[in-house]
Amino acid sequence: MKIVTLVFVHDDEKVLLGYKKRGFGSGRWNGFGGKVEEGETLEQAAMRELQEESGLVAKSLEYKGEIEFTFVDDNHLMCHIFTTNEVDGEPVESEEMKPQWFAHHEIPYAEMWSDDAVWLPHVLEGKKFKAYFAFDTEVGNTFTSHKIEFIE
Ligand code: 6U4
Repeated sequence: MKIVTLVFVHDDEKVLLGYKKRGFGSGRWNGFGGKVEEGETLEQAAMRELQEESGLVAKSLEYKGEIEFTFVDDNHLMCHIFTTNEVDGEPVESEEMKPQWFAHHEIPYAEMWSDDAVWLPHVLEGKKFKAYFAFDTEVGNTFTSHKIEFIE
């Protein structure tokens, strides 16, 4: 199982997403993240991936929860979600991601992983959660089953 991170930079009005240009999940908007490397904490990995993919340095991160993803080819991800509203720098396009701000009501869910529409609105409201999503194709558009639990 791969351990990965996902970071959303946001405030009450807008959220920064990146258009993934290559690699797993390319052609979709998402938060910034990737694999946790050996010797790193989840938070260190989340900060590093945010910086590599968006150019932003997070001054703090809030832990929001975890999602277990399964794909039909036995690819198995444990994804740890963080948010921040305190960053240094300006978003810059990288080889991997093209960053863009979206108003909360303009988040392009149709061009994102289908599970995001289920949990991202709650995360942007400050909720914590734990979830499971199963996809029947590796890069399939719609999840086939899921479970979600919000944590007070
Ligand atoms: P790195 O580590 O950056 O070289 P990369 O190809 O970017 O590798 P990977 O596999 O490390 O990707 O990480 C996958 C990224 O995609 C993680 O940030 C989590 C995210 N991701 C995967 N499935 C997702 C899904 N169903 N919904 C979602 N994000 C997903 O919102």
